[in-house]
Amino acid sequence: MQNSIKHLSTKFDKYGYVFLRKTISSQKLKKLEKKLFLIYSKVLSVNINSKNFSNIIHNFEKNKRYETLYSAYKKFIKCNEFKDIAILIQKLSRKFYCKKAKLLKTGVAIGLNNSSRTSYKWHQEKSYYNNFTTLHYQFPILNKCSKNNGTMSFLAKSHKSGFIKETRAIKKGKSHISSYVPKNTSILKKKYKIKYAQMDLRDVVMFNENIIHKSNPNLTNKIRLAGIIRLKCKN
Ligand SMILES: O=C(O)CCC(=O)C(=O)O
Ligand SMILES: [Fe+2]
Repeated sequence: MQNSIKHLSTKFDKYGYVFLRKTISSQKLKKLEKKLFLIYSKVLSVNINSKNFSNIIHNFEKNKRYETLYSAYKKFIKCNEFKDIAILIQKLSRKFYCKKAKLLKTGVAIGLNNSSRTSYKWHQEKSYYNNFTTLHYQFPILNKCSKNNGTMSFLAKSHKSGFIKETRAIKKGKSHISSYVPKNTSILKKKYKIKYAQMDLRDVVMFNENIIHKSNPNLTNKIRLAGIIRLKCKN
């Protein structure tokens, strides 16, 4: 166990990301899923289950019900079931990487079909959290994260370029997410290989604050949901 843990931190330092496979128990994920449907059903005033979730959310998107969607989102990222998983990740990270890692924030990456409203261009997390050191995590909720459903991609080893202060803020529309895209992105794309964060349910990916990453188009009808956990690393 100690050996494999050491291996994880070596990989993380080398590539700027590492997969922590089969880390979350199915039970914890099921509980989170149940809470997701409960919260979204209440806030959206529709009975939501695993079969109709994507259709209903896509319909709310089509009708620009962004505020309602955002209220459900905010409730969901604060629920105890989410916190429970965040604490597990915090514990694990303290063991193999940062002794004083502390939960900073939770969130969800939402990959919609035929919409870039919630998708990010190439960016570094450091541009959002530039006053302290942070660690970042994603894990699939409901379905695996694949190339097909637009899982995020990394420029492997690009964390070695450090924090790139020269960025351009890109926001495609009033309700769109904004990304701070490094100005030298085209050069960096030639220098580093693109790798996709492909994860099955229960897997987690941990990534460096300086690694360059982005969302990809979701080519499926099912929404991609990836839980996000951000830790402050106080070493
Ligand atoms: O999965 C995505 O769409 C990108 C999310 C992202 O940039 C992040 O988790 O920091
Ligand atoms: Fe990001």
